[in-house]
Amino acid sequence: MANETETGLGLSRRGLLGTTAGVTAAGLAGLAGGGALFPQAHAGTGGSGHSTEVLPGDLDEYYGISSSGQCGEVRILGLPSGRELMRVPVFNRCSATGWGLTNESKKILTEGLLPETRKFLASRGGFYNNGDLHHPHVSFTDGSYDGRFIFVNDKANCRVARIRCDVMKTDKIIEIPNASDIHGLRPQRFPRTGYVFANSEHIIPIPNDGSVLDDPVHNYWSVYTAIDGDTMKVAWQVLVDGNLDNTDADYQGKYSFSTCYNSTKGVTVEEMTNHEQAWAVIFNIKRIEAAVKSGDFKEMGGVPVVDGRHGSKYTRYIPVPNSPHGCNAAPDGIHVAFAGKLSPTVTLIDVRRLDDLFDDKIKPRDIVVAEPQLGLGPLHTAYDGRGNAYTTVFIDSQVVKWNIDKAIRAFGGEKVDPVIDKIDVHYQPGHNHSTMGESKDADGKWLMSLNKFSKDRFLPVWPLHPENDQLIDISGEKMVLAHDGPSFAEPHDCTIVHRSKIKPVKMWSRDDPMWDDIRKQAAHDGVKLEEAANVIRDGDKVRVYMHSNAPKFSLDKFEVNQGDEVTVVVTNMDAIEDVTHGFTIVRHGIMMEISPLQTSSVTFTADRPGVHWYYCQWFCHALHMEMSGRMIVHPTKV
Ligand code: K7E
Ligand code: CUA
Repeated sequence: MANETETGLGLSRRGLLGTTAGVTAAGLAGLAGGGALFPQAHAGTGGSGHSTEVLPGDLDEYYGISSSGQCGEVRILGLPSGRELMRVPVFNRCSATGWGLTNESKKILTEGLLPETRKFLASRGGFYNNGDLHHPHVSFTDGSYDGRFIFVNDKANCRVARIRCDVMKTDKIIEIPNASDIHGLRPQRFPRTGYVFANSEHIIPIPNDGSVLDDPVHNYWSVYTAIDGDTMKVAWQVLVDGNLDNTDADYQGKYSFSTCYNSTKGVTVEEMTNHEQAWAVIFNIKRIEAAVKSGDFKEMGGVPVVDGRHGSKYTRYIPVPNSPHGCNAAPDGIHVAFAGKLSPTVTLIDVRRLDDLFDDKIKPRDIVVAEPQLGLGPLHTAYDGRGNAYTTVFIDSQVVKWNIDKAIRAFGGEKVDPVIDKIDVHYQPGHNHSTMGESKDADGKWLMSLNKFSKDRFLPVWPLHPENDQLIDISGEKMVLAHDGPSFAEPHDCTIVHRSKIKPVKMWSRDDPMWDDIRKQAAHDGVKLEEAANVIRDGDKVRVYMHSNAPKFSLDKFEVNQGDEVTVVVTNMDAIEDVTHGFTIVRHGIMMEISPLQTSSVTFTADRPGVHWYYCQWFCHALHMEMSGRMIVHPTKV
């Protein structure tokens, strides 16, 4: 989206701001006495004195659940320090943990694929190796984060995944049928998650099997999907006109919302943007559920699809200017903002008018209660829980703070300016996110602006640049830039959750379902995983069971024949916090993580005769280097 003009704009503004920010920080360092060592420390103009500095040994107040875009993983940050705490592999592969190599991860990567995709991938390794993860969101109960799961989308390969917050691992990945690419994603807020709503963005023929290829206006559609977050199965879909972009849910459990661009069903940039108006689509969840119950749907791709195109009683299309993008429900439970992207406005609706809209007592535009002009390229909106909204404007490279009540009054004709403050960010922001801001517990302390360009902010590592995730103190009247955070491609979104909401365990439980398959197999083999030191031959399949206690694997050698299919199962019996072991076989592309009390397994063909060392790749003990053994592969006689 950026062109030279936009970038130029961002740069000139930045010159100005760089000076201001520098002065503030320096002034503060002088003021702050004991904390003055750290130039990051600053006081908000409101006098809040929040610092991004977290002293060595101190814990951050918030988790930042950050996406990674085309890297396909989730990153867990500590905020306000910006320290990266963990990476959770989802759609990508991970060398450290063996995600994509272990049997447990392969099962998760394959079991939710559609039959047709499995066939397609059969000769391509069985699963996709890439993903484009835009939107990580934490599950809700009654409008508050409940810390059970993180749900994420994969735009590249049409998937939705779930991460367990207790062990910070992905446990389910499903492919969405009838979709072209899954973009917007949000969990249901009330009464709980419940549904996970996901948008298919680009329009395609359904079914997309080659039987129809052309005439997009009549033959291409997009679908809105509700996934059951407990079972990770598609509950229902709604057929929609236009491209669905972002989505969000209300605080009442009655409606959900999507921005929808390309209302004329174009297939080129010109066609997609040559009209002055697009939509926000409102979905009536109760009516859709009733339709599925009563049979008013068509089964397509194995799931019930309700017709929500224009004129349907299940949806309403609200005209909004140009190509709307962000879709954000305010913590007041009443307002939802749709950001105009190609229009300098944000369209605000009042959900209390939706019942009347669906009963045709009012017209679609009657639910619009404000449409403030904020700047060029509004993309996403966050909230502080004090009645203010913060919208990123991409082309202007700014975050704009505006007051909801004032915007409504201005829309009603009163002479009042809803814009309270603007701050330059560096550069070209996409999403922004406030602390606890998408829950009813929004606390208005910090705002993260996730900027697409970093240009001159960091030491050069060009031509590819890092992004820049900036932290802004929003506790006062004026916003104060507090921290620059370089990040690798490309966090779109970062849900910021108070640390009290997320409670990971220190070690695995021995009866975790993650290794159910191996547990069953071991029982069949008469092996107890916790004490295992067994080699079980089963035709040309060999199962090697071992457990580990630092610094030893229970087997320092195992022998197989060339051509055997070998499964190695390792159980880490060190019930000690932070003592993770690894298992690597050299020259075999095998590596896996085995955290305290975890069982991990990997299967491969032993087709290289000779002696191959296996070793622990996770530093665990003074004798970590010695934690190793030999795999002897006997050559097959010719
Ligand atoms: Cu705006 Cu994919 Cu959330 Cu990125 S989307 S910016
Ligand atoms: Cu076990 Cu290193």
